Amino acid sequence: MGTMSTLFNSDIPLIPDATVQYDGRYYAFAKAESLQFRLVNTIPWRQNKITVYGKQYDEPRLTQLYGDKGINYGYSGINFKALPWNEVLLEIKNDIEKTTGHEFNVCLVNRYRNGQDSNGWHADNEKVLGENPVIASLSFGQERYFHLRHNENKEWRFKFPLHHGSLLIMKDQTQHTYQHQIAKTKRQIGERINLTFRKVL
Ligand SMILES: O=C(O)CCC(=O)C(=O)O
Repeated sequence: MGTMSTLFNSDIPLIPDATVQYDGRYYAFAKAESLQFRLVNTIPWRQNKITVYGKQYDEPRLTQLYGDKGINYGYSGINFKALPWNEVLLEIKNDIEKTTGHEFNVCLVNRYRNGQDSNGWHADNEKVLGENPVIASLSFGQERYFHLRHNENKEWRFKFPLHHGSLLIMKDQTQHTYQHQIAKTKRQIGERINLTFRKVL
């Protein structure tokens, strides 16, 4: 597990009008492998339906929600009742709470099975996350590009790969000033697991 070491932000661009921090080697390779294996095999994956112009489609990834007792959270008309923390998620939550100094009470889990799975442009700006949410995002498995685009200045577009075992933090005004996405790719690629820890107020 990393601390706020010199690695932090060393391999992402400087992103104006936002606070984005990145540790590409938060978990060392062997630890990241073992966490990924445990996540894939213990989470009861969920295939949500989304409605686009009145037609129903499968959401292009599998998901699940974990959190403190009684927490509900959702986005784009999808509502989840949080499952109680499992052992591996609790272990990771404890690590990132120590590293960041922030507490989290919910974790949205995403499983991108291949290059056709994706997460379209959006901001994590649901009212229940409060004014300036801190989002801690962990990546395991296949590297995918994280894209950011500024809401007003069209020149401020950035992308960088999210490494196996990495930790990305977005905080302060970032959800007001930028949208982010994981785009589809035609490349033949493997599976990626993403965890986003958040705090529902
Ligand atoms: O998979 C990722 O890295 C991004 C996930 C995301 O944007 C979300 O769950 O809101």
